[in-house]
Amino acid sequence: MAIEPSTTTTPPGAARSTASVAFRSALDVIRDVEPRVADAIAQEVTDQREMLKLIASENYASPATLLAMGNWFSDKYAEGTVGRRFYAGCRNVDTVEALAAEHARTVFGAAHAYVQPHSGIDANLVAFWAVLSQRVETPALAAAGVRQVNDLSEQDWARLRAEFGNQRMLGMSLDAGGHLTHGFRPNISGKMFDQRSYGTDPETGLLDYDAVRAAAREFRPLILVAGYSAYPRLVNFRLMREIADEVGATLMVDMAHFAGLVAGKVLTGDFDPVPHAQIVTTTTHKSLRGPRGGMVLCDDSLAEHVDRGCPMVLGGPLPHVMAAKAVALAEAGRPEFGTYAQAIVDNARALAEGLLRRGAKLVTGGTDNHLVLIDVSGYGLTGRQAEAALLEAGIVTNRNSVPRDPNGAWYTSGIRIGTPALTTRGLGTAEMDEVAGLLDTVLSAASAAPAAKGGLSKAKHVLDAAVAEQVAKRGSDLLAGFPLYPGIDLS
Ligand code: DSN
Repeated sequence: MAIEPSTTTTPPGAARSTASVAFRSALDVIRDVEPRVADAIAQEVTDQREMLKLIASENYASPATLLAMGNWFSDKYAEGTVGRRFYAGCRNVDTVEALAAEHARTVFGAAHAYVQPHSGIDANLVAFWAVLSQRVETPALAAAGVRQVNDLSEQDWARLRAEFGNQRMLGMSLDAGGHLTHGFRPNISGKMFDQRSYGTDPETGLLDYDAVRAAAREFRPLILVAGYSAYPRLVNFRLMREIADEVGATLMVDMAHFAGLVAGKVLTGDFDPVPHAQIVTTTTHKSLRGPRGGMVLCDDSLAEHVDRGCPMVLGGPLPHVMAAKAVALAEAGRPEFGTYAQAIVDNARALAEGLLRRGAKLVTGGTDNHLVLIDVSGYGLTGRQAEAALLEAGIVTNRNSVPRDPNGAWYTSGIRIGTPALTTRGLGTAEMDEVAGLLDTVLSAASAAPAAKGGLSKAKHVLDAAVAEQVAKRGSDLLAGFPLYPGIDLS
């Protein structure tokens, strides 16, 4: 469950672990050129060691994954795909890209894996392009009797562009836990697609599949998007595929948040998106515990469209990150990753139970996955005030809207917390109860500050410094029992 011991702990008799020597040497080399960068890197690991990291989308990658990124692959251009590059000299890039894709296919049971996207947003853009081009370009090209989009006449190309801008997407609403890239205005997807969203049941907070079906029947989207970044329950992807098929939509699942639970076989059957969706996107750095990056999995029908991601919508691939993806996916294929993934969920449940017992209000009343959404209006706070108060006490979280949030997306009424990072450190269900106690202590003690113009501020809070100090101390005492990268000494 804790980070790979073989790469992080000090072997008996050895002065320092191999990873410790590697990181220390790297910092020495950097320090010779720009010491402030070396110091910032060292400070970052100190901060990450000392803080109670509850951001649901963050984790700690293994030293092997981190080290795979700092090398000569960074200097190589490799547009194209394995064996079909626009640059010469890509044989080693081919090796790591093929390995990453192979591990991804094995871990997720996918027909095809495209490991080049630089982030989740990029992975989603590749997926949108692939679905659009499969649905629009292929028939248009066939009708025009050409094989390549570049061979289209100006007139056909103009028609194609008009088609692209006239497509519909149905995704989960932002305040129900959907993501910006699922067709919302602040993201290009909201400009590419005519978007409608489905929400959650006002009473239970749960996804209402009948409502999704009704919306799909009425709107008839090209793409039905499932997946979330702030929904604390499972999604039945078999049902979502049924709905998509009924209206002729492609089911796209964004599993960025819960990819680790899929890889670890905690989400199986109806809750595993890969057998049900035609296309699945993810990031690689959240519960999957890899390097920062993205990935697309798809069935054979979409493979050639997905593989045109670069240069269609992506800049040149990052071979050093693909190397790290290969390492992290190899780790995710090991049996112990399944133990880790189950522990993430057990910990989230324990955290939710600890909060509920202390009287906190949770969206949907609990969790089935890696995250918990606290409605902090129960504490008389906005999400922004709660986030700042918790940070003062050494607890790092992020504010998030709750369904039908009266405080909007900036101030919000929620705090989203997740267990992937603390679970990597080895904290278990007993410690989660203690973490719930720390959260509740801060949120109960904090209050809204008076606003300059009278009434209460939505942004500023008041928290007794003694409470902040006491919680920070209890947090760091707790973490001291679960050292991060125990074999790595940078002093
Ligand atoms: N930034 C990610 C998250 O925190 O959920 C999603 O894009």
